[in-house]
Amino acid sequence: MLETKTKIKNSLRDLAIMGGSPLFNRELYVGCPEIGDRNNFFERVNDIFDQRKLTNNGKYVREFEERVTKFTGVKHCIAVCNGTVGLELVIRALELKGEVILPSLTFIATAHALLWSGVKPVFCDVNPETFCIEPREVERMVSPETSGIIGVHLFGRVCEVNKLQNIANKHGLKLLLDAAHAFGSTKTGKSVGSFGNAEVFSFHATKVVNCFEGGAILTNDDCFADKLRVMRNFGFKGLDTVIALGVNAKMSEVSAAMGLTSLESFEDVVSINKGNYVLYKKLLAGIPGISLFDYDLEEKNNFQYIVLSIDDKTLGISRDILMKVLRAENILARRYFYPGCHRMEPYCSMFTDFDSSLPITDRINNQLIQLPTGSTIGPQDIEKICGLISFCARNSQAIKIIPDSAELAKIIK
Ligand code: T4K
Repeated sequence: MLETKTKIKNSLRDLAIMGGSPLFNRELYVGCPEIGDRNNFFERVNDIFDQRKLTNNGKYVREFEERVTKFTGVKHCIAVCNGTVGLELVIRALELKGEVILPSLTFIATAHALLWSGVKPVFCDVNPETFCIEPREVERMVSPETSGIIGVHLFGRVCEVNKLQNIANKHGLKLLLDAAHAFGSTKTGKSVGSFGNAEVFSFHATKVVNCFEGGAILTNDDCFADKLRVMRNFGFKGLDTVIALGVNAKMSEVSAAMGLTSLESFEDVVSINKGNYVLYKKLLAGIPGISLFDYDLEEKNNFQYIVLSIDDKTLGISRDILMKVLRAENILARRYFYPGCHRMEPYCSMFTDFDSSLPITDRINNQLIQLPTGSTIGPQDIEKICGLISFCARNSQAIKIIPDSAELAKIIK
């Protein structure tokens, strides 16, 4: 076990959860927004005010779309107000119906977008190594009611797009990819955005590229892109002609201004995230029961998530106790995507058949924890966080009874 230079805690009594002072006097977030060069942003906002063109396919939205197509090499980018609405638009535009197979190990928006559109989500288990939807399971679950598959590039690692495409081709299904976490990632050198019928990015404030709230649909299909553009704007084609059912899914100019500013700092942010990932990996190596989620270094990644997998038997304490200890120290770790969509409403009441059918998802959901990263987290912060985790590992026998703090207080007197 590699020790950090910083002395973290002298004794169990120094843990914040036991009444000691927190390791940090500020809160450290998973998903703290990246701002970029605020002068560039303000310049754009001033221009927006000067022009008095605040929304409805203005020049900054068009420029943002152009930059995203250039960056990804995909023909069309349709900017939208957020990733969830982007998914809903694609689900309608692809005319998905009946059932769609998707992983339960994802943010709830992936499932909600389907049910909101009147399509039944059919939850599928994931691969234990990649945490992404398992193509063999997808194949097994295809039924006469299935109209499509949604793959999710969880934590930025690209799912098995080629295998999923083969299954989709074989059964005449549509393939949609939820790329909310994967801006900048590649699979066999090909950029995310170019797979399936369409891919959807999220540019929420917490993402590696942020528009405050925003998203984008990417596709190489010209007709499909036209259809999406019409649907995004109430179904209008021209000034006063409506040709289809549509919605208001437009991105505003100020969001696009933020997106452009964010794109300008994207490479710097990725480089900081990568440095943080490498340091976490070095400092956590050798702590028994803790493994850091690996990025495929042969591919491009945005390194946006630091994901630990906790083997509670080996570490000696559970993921949830570790999380309590960290959060008391102002390290606001998360446990995305616990407990899994199939265990949340309305799905757990509607579809009880998934209760015991997703063993890998259930196991992983009790093991994962995400740690803070990004430009607000420096090497010294990471040293302290890893030092604390190492301290917990060494004192696991006492810490594991933290839910019973009175008992713990007796032990450490
Ligand atoms: N598909 C997938 C796989 C997704 O992960 C998401 C969204 C979507 C689809 C849908 O895309 P959008 O419709 O959101 O564009 C957050 C985000 O709201 C959500 O965008 C994201 N995934 C999900 C993974 O995380 P919460 O409920 O955890 O957010 P919240 O508010 O707790 O923020 C996370 C952390 O960031 C907090 O610890 C505080 C910090 N934070 C947050 C905001 C908004 C800040 O420091 N400043 C801020 O302005 O869902």
